[in-house]
Amino acid sequence: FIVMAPKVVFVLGGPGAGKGTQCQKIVETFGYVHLSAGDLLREERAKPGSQYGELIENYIKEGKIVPVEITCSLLENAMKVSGQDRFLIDGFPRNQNNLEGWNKTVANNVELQFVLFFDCPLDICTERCLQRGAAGSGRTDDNLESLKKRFNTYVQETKPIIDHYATMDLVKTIDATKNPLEVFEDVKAIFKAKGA
Ligand code: UP5
Ligand code: MG
Repeated sequence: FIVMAPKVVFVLGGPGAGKGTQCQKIVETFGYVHLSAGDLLREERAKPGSQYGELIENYIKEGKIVPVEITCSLLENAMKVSGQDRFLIDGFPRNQNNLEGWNKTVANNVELQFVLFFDCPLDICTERCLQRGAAGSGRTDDNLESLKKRFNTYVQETKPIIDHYATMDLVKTIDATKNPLEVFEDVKAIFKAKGA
């Protein structure tokens, strides 16, 4: 019999663009498994005795991208233990190192369906993250200083990855400035068009 390769959708966009918010809705409506690379890294950081805890914390506060070996093994493991076969991979791949690591170890074993890109200008993203920080997110990077660095990394390193997938005609761009329900209407249309 034929074993189907697991399906993957990459979910990208600036810090605070609404990736996590929309992924939650996609899970409810279309039954994908949501794997946020950032959440997995924060979980790993919180594990007592984790050999990567300190490294991860430093990278996150500085808005830098953790080496792919760490992130990719967390993602691979989460895919395996889920026992499922459709994944939203949120916030990854974010730079050339991420892309190369993924292509070397995982890409050939999955079907990349498309890249969902939440397009949102810097000022709106910043406002959302600052509000979330003020509301007690507990995230050590929801402050103006870290946000500047996160944005810089996004523009310098992540945007070129989105552009790379765009040249392969894999990117679905969503206007992420509208309210969450309006954004989700556009998201739904894309998944429905894909037969989800
Ligand atoms: N909100 C959401 N949608 C809204 C809307 N349409 N209108 C108004 N408000 C909206 O939303 C952010 C906030 O905005 C929330 O308060 C929400 O209610 C509101 P959220 O859905 O959380 O946005 P999201 O895009 O998920 O923002 P997040 O801050 O998670 O994005 P980042 O990409 O910055 O964070 P992530 O967790 O992915 O990564 C954090 C760090 O981890 C990185 O900077 C990096 O250091 C590290 N990392 C790696 O090193 N490697 C990786 O592969 C991934 C992460
Ligand atoms: Mg998120």
